[in-house]
Amino acid sequence: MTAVNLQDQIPNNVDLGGNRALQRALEHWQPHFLDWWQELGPAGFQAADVYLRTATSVDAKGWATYGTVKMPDYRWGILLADPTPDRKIGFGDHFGEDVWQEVPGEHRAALRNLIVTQGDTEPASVEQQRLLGQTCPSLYDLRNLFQVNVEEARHLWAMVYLLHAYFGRNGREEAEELLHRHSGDPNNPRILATFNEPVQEWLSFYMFTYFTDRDGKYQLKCLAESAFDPLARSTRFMLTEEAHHMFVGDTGVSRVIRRAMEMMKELGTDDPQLLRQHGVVDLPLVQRYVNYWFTSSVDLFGSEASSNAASYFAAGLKGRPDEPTFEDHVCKDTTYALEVPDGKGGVTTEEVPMRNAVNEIVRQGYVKDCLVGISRWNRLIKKADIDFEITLPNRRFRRGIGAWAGVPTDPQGNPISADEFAARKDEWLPSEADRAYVKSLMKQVTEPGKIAGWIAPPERGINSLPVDYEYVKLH
Ligand code: BYC
Repeated sequence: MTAVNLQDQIPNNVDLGGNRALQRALEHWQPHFLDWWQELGPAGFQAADVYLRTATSVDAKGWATYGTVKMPDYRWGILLADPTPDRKIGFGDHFGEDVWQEVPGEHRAALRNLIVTQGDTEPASVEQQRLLGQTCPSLYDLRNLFQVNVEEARHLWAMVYLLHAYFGRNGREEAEELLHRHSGDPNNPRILATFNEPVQEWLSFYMFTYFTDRDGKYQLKCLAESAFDPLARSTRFMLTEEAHHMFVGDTGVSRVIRRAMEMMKELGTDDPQLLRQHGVVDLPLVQRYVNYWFTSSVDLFGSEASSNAASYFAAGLKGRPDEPTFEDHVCKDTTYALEVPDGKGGVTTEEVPMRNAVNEIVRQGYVKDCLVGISRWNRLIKKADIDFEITLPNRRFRRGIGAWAGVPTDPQGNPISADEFAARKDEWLPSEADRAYVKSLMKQVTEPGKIAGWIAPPERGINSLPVDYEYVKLH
């Protein structure tokens, strides 16, 4: 990387050209990143020409520059949202003070952990999705998968930049580790549970981009409030890209539903077995996938009562989404009533200091946001005059983290016995047979304009191009 072509290779607004130490650190890291991308990025498509958007600057013109590119040549940039002049800390013990441009010594370890945890999810998701191209339902979907993948990799760059620029040698070591942990690796797994779960078929991919990327949105919104200004600005810009990922999930699920409904009308039945004989995803199966991926993603917010969350909030490291919309930004003497198991098979409430309940407050916003798309899917179903409603399970259902971890409940959140849960599990969550059926549908379709039989075509193409545009040129 010479200074001459640096901006070409790595679009940035962090004066990379003028910072030799940072350049050297990135010169060392970049080849390892490219090796990782070749080895664990999208399998089988590294030579394909893909119609992708690239962020070349943060303004309206440059944040989405469209063109055809081979993925290993993608220009992964380091872009921070423009600074807010005179920005003040918006919450916690330092409320109203100037934000920090450097990392305060006493918060170094905590900030590094937050950045590493955020950074770890980005390559993890690329690894989880690496084989999906081989069963893509259309070139349009294939292109969207790759768009999501390259942008998650850019988000990795965003966090690696912060580690390199602000955390010294220790940060550089952590940046290396981000390429060494691998999704599902029993010896060196990714940090958060959902990111070790396989995403082996496209129904899971759409659910993941709907539910898990939405956790990404909420966590990034919390970090966008941070007193550490470079982190706030990095995550603010990442949020602009995140919207498309959730769009892919939202429209993907609704296209699966639309196709199922077409077949229901054609055959005049809602019998899942009959519908499966005709190669579509029955609506109860969609519900079980919703139950699975929603519950997994709900765990990503951490425990309902968390001393970590309280100290992040107190220190100003991580706030609540859209912090200015809350009335009290200090939350020192207030409490929050959490619903917890009473240990006797019921539910009780426990008052905890408000700061300890931040994870639960963030989770509430997330659940509300998840409901928006669900209502859209239900409107589609209602409009087709079909008697079926997709619902979100209660937050207590199938929890692996927090007060409800391992407590069996039904999807409405009523505690039940472990035996009843085991007996009814396949009613509520995808069974082995369900998963095998979904996998059996996955056959690669790569003819421009053609689409697999289990999903409806998209309503429109990318960037005003037609749906049958050759979004990925294979060689
Ligand atoms: N799995 O006090 P606790 C995204 C750990 S997604 C495994 O309950 P805390 C994306 C926790 O780390 C957004 N471990 O919770 C989406 C802690 O460990 P340590 C990613 C878990 O700390 C799609 C211990 O349990 N960003 O961007 O308040 C595609 C006790 O923690 C889990 C972030 O998460 C879990 N589910 O909050 C691509 C933001 N949950 O520290 C990308 C950064 C908790 O004792 N992370 N643990 O070793 C954080 O803010 C927090 O770490 C958490 C948990 C929200 C994850």
